Amino acid sequence: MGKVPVLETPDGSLAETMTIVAYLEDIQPEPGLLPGTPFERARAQQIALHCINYPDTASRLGLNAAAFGAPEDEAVNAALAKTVPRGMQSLRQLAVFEPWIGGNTFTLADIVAANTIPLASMVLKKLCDIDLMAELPEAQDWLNLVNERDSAKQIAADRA
Ligand SMILES: N[C@@H](CCC(=O)N[C@@H](CS)C(=O)NCC(=O)O)C(=O)O
Repeated sequence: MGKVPVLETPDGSLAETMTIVAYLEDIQPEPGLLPGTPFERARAQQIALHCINYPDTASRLGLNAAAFGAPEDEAVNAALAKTVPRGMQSLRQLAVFEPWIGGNTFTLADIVAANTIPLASMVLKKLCDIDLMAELPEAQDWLNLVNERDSAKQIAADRA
């Protein structure tokens, strides 16, 4: 599909975020991206996949118009306004913010959620004038907490 990220390994390249993190977890188990009980590990993966499938993939339909100057499509904007807030509202069933999104340990779920929700928020604001964060206001403190981590600061600096 020509997407990034792609990880080049000694055995070949791997695409798709969830595949890449599963590989990284396998070859370097510490620090763990999926710590805890089998249920906690599955829940962290569920939150990550939820964020990729719903806020992220759904809002990407509007990314070219929101960020890269492509013409807006009213039908796409209407679809975004319906589906993306629902993805955020249903995240409420999964997210606990204690203080991390899946519990008391920073996991893959925090990494994926914190790198997908802001992009979806930007697209929804620009194309639909919808404040996605208002669907899950507790997420703002959690996002600030993630963004205070050295790794998040490094990502922000690289992006800038
Ligand atoms: N499902 C993919 C999505 C990756 C994705 O959408 N990547 C974007 C950039 S963040 C991309 O490569 N866009 C360029 C394009 O679609 O041509 C994953 O989880 O890795």
